[in-house]
Amino acid sequence: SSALRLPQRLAGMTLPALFCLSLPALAVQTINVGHTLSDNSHYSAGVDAFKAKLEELSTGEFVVEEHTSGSLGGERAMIEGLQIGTIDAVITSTGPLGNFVPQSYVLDLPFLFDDYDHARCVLDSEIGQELLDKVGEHDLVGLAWSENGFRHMTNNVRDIKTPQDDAGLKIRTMENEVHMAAFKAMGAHPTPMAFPELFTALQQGTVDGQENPISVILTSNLWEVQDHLSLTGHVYSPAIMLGSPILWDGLNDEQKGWFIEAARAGAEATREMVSRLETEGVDELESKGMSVVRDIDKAPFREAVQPAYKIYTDEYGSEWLDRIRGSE
Ligand code: EAX
Repeated sequence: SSALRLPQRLAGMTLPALFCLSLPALAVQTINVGHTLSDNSHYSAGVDAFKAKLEELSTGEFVVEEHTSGSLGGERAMIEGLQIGTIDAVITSTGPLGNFVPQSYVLDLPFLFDDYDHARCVLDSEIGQELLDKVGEHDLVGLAWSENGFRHMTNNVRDIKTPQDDAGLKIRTMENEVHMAAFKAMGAHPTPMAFPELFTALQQGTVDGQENPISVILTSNLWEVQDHLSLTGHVYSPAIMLGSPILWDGLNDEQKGWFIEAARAGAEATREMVSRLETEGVDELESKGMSVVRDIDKAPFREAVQPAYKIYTDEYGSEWLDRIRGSE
């Protein structure tokens, strides 16, 4: 029958046999990617670009499945999931990362970066690569730096214009000791909490306020449960795409290269969306009813958070801080 032409051979096949012909020879591996934000967020834009690039480079050998809105847990829980291999990849802020990789705390210092260009430039430099490598020493794989954005304060009590306006407010922070020290220094009561619990906590008044980038306030609908927004930009919030070491150990070098290239494409798409929403998003939040304080004198805030620097350097030294400052 091998002498028959292909159409004739196909014609003699039963339907199930025909179906088998169209299956790829390689087994398809599903890559589960989790994050805490919604499917219209900058993280989701990142997963879309990651998925497109990885599926293209691997010609379908890997298929990406996205799990949004903390459906696989908060950021700290997902990082633990990577370590034990129940999740393949995660896009997370550095909020809980210092609990696993202490070197990353330097990036969480308030007013460390002047603007987006400065932060992106440092993360794309040798320093950023070395920090990604450090991540790799803690049962995690640092695929690429991505972005969450400059964090701004929201609350339900008053317009915040000076650090004194923070006094006495219960502010949800990430599970990050550097951030908590900064809010304590401003006289607020920092309340660490995983992101998936935040909306309800704001709604029920368990906390008065929170702080997050414009993109998060907008796409996680925090504006529905918060009245006041102040563009404090008090800290740059990096994000990172992490992989599971269990996934990684099963990949060959070519496949690892695909993952890194795809993660970089994801970060690029995420940064683009953060940049766009940083300006457009503020107007939108205002039109949704938030009272917005745009012009903030940052000098007194910068001054107020200085104790966080001392707490950080006392515990972790100043090597990384000096390197970031020296790279300017
Ligand atoms: O990474 O926990 C937070 O406030 C983060 O900004 C959010 O989960 C996105």
